[in-house]
Amino acid sequence: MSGVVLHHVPFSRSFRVLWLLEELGIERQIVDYDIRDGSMRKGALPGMSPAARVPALEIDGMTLFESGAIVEYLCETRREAGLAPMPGDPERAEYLQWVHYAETMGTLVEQLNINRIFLRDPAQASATVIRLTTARLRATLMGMEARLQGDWLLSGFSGADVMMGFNLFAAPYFVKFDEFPKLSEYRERLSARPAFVRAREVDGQQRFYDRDFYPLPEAT
Ligand SMILES: N[C@@H](CCC(=O)N[C@@H](CS)C(=O)NCC(=O)O)C(=O)O
Repeated sequence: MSGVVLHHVPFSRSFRVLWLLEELGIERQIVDYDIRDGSMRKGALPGMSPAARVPALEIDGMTLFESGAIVEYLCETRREAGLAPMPGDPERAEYLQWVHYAETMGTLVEQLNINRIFLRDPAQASATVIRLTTARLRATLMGMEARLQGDWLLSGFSGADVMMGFNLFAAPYFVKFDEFPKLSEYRERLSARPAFVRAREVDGQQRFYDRDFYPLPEAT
């Protein structure tokens, strides 16, 4: 395989990279994995990503892992697209904060996915841990709702919106968005972007969730 190659699981953090490649007009091939069938532990992925996770991106003669690093790298090396404030720009620090905050939120979604979706019998999920993790996810959303001022996180659309975008489509499986009107509208704006629509078409249907919402379990 030559050119740009994205190692990808549908509806996972690798969607961030798929979407950003569309925003930047970079053609890519996709190697698709199923998170549950062991395919990520076989083949080339463990040699590309230290924990055999996605995304991994083959580009510019390298293989990169960590979605945040990939987003920063792509925005900085393709700066003519104007998707990242560079050092010296007054919005640079805010940009970096949001890029990394996306993983504060993303790891909470991941913990809920593990506890609520991926654990198999006879493993027992802890209702206490689920309730605490859901409360922590809700708090990250409340903090974002309070800070969102305009159409995007910064004065214009940027890589930070790509990082956060993935979260806002996964978090509603665990936290109702009725209490987040600004985030709900922001999510609509994100999903109306032509590059987002194209990336979603390539991504296909999510295969994790078997319902629209997972209510809190009773405290034990
Ligand atoms: N911080 C990393 C997290 C990567 C990550 O955990 N990806 C998940 C999919 S969202 C994965 O590959 N999970 C497979 C596993 O945990 O075995 C990033 O943002 O790229």
